[in-house]
Amino acid sequence: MKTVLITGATSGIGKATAELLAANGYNLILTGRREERLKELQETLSHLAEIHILKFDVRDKGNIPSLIEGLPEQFKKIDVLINNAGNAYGRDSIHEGLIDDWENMIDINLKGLLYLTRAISPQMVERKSGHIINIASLAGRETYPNGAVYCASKTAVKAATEGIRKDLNPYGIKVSCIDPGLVETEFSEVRFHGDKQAAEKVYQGYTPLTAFDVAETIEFVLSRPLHVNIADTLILCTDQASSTIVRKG
Ligand code: NDP
Ligand code: 8X3
Repeated sequence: MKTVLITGATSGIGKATAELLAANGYNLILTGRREERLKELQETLSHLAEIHILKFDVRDKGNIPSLIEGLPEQFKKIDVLINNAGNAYGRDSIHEGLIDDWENMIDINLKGLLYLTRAISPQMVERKSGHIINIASLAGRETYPNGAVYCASKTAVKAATEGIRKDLNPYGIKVSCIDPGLVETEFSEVRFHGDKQAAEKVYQGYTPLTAFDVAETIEFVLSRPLHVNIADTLILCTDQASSTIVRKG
């Protein structure tokens, strides 16, 4: 069975993906910063599949290569990398934005994805097989007011995904991008710096996607035959037509 490394498995889309893939028998390396959550998930899923957990921050470029090299023997061969870890920080107009928020988004959403890809793609190149699935966003396809830096980070993820696909094409490695619209997770709580009320409002008055909806799409992309690569996918809830048009009522 394939081994899949998922970044950001402690919550939302990453966690739902871990649950679904474990139920489908994939062996998993689950990562994130919140170790307690990783341990709980390992405990819950270990009757379904082999689960290894790794606590680290995707910004920690110095440590990532050795963490990957130091994986136990049975988890060393990574068949699939799901670059999911990421968040928005702040919802401010550019002239009022916090520079720390901007750095978080660029460092986590873009640079973190690149560090993981750099650490894991060489073994895929060597074996001439593998699959990298990047979670971008509708925000990488269109911008919206007060979201310039988050949208820029996700546009960059989409551009990087295309470039990575071209670089790894000679080695038969699949590279896919998945772009969800509004998904109810901890995303908005993080965006609003822990303000739960502001976060809840984002998902009121319509039916957003669930993390499981996105996990099902990821599982579909992952389970296509060897010759099929779902290169790009936009998944929206029915009530959403664009970043700024959401049917409510
Ligand atoms: P959540 O906030 O629920 O989950 C984010 C995950 O990313 C957590 O597991 C978190 O783990 C991890 N993470 C964040 N920062 C870091 C870091 N520095 N190092 C390691 N792990 C980190 O949000 P979602 O599940 O919604 O988000 C998952 C991905 O989906 C993100 O890339 C997001 O941009 C994207 N997305 C989300 C949408 C939405 O509407 N929710 C829509 C489109 C795309 P921990 O805190 O334990 O480190
Ligand atoms: C997350 C969805 O609309 O908040 O990528 O940007 S949105």
